[in-house]
Amino acid sequence: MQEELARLREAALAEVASCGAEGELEAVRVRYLGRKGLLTQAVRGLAAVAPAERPALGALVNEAKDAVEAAIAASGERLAAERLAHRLAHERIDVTLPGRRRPRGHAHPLRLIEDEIVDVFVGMGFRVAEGPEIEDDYHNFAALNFEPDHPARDAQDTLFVAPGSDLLLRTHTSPVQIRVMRAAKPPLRVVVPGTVYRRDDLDPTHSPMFQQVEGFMVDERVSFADLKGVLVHFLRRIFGPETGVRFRPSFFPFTEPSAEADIACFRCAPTGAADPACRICRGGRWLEVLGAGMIHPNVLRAVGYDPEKVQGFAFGLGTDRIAILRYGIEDLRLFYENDLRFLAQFPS
Ligand code: 2NM
Repeated sequence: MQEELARLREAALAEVASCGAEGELEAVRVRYLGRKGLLTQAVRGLAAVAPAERPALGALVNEAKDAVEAAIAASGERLAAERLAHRLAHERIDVTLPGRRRPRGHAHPLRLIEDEIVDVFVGMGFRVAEGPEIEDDYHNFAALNFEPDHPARDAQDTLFVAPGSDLLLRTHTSPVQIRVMRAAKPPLRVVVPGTVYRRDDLDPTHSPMFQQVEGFMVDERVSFADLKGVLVHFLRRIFGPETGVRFRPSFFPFTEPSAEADIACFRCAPTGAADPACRICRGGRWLEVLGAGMIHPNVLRAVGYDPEKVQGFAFGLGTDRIAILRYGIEDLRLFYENDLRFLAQFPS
């Protein structure tokens, strides 16, 4: 039994010494010291030994077990230290290497101009509202006093979600103003930026998808003078404090009276002469920039207001057109082609 013990002990220590990984050590531990381990069974073997020899043999068994346990622990520590040393050597990173630069994104030029436009109105107490791009006939046309057979309602001009459907891609952001007015009571000052759609072929000055900012103000005693004051201030903030502005009579279904506002061509204004070669106004001296008017009584009634008690003005402009004028761009399609050589030229 003594020899058998010595042999087991030597075999166990040799196996521990040959382990190359912490997982292998565990297998050796189970094989010798586990519940059915070889040394564990040796303890049970003591029952068959003469009682007088048991204490000495028992001490030997315990000593063997302690020696193997100690060897496993020591090997475990050594292997862990080796593994750490290996990782430290191989997983080393050079923190002095320059980082990989990610190009910083920037806002789209149309979004920059939109923000500028909206900020001017916010400065005059307007709040911002947005709404769905898919609308119905009621919000896009009927509530805005369009005649039942108005040509804009035709599939020639408007993009419907499906033939014969009541759902359409909004042709202006005015339906949002209808939604705001139906949901809230005057006094109201609101601007509505957003994407709108019309059935147009793409060319340098048209796109079936474009950007608008519309807005309105409703209160007791709002007049055409308020409209002019707000819009002249707006145009001078966008195009410069000396910018000439004129209003011409016009027509829209949703306003009465209606007007269009022009600014003096900022390239020709210094001389005042009509220059047919001017890239910007082509000799016209004035540039049309927005439409506006006093909100039609039928529109006020449609949203539940009493036109005898409250009035308001509304306006609408094409963000793309303002951007074209401000940046001196010849072709609107550049805004929609996602060519970074163009888009990256607008610092935000
Ligand atoms: C324009 C011109 C004139 C307009 C009217 C309304 C509403 F909903 F209040 F009636 N929103 N926008 C309006 C008025 C839009 O765009 C050229």
